[in-house]
Amino acid sequence: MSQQLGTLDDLPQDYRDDMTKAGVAPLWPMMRNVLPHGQPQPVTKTGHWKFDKLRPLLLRAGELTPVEKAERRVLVLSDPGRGTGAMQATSSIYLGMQLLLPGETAPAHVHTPSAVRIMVEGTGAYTVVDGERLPMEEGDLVLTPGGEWHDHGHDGDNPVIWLDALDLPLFVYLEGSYAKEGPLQAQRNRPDASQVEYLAAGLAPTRSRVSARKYPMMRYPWARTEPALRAMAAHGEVAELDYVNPETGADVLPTMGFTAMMLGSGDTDTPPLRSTSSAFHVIKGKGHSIINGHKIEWTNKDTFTAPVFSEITHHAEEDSFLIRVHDRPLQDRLGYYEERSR
Ligand code: 1HN
Repeated sequence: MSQQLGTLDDLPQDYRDDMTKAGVAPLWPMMRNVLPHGQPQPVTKTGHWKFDKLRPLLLRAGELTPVEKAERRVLVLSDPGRGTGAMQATSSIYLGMQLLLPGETAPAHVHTPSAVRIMVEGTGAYTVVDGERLPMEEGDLVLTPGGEWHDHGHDGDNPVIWLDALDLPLFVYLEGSYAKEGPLQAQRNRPDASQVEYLAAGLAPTRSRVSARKYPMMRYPWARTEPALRAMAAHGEVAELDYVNPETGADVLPTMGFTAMMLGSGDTDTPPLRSTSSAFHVIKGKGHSIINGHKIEWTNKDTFTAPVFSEITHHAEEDSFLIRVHDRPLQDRLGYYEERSR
């Protein structure tokens, strides 16, 4: 059973001084900080970023800072548990809102962390990943896996805003985060794989397994996600679909996972407690979520987060569509993903 452990104050000062000089410290006074009983004690606190507050700030950034001075013009969504300026929204997930103005380009670079874009507002922007031009329309999910060159451009007439989700905190923690810069990429003159090779669920091009690409499809168009959710929701309660690699059915990235959820008007969803942290982005709809007793009233384009093992209840006041970002793929690989019933 749990035993009260000794504290630093239990130890004589000369012994503590000698330990400090030798560059060591006793484990037992700190043991429960790093190994709490029963479940983790997250530093992360629930955050809620209302889009109508972020949008004017982003547009102002567009006036104040040319894209050439920013590389990426982004406002970072900092975890309230770590304070403004924290480069993470949860333990493992970085979130930022990015603005690109008509005619602008964001230069090509490649880095070790992986990124995913969720399109929030506007039309005409695109991301080029490894030479493939991926259009970005509202609600689309676009992958830029770690190690793949990517740049952004915008041929439309109005500002474009998207949400970036990266596994950056993990790479920073591992001291593994770095980038290389390069010239804008040449674009292959051909629609992206979601429009050519993976038009129908369950069908994939006949090709030799050895030539299979690691990331065969990097754009998941919302125009196909929403009807899929509506069809499922018509025959059950809450519909939730995993974004998967269309060749293997595996998670789209090694560390981060994504789901699309539909909650019909009046629906309530009470998921199990999960060992993952999560971020929710409201594609459209209106409702509220209770996260560890904290009520979040969300609407179109809002973003909110939940720490690990949160008690979560979602309630939709109208038909609502959310994307959930989580870190289950990473936890599966580490062998500790867990769900607990409520
Ligand atoms: C990045 O590469 C992008 O490519 C956006 O749009 C945000 C935040 C941290 C590190 C790299 C992008 C980023 C980022």
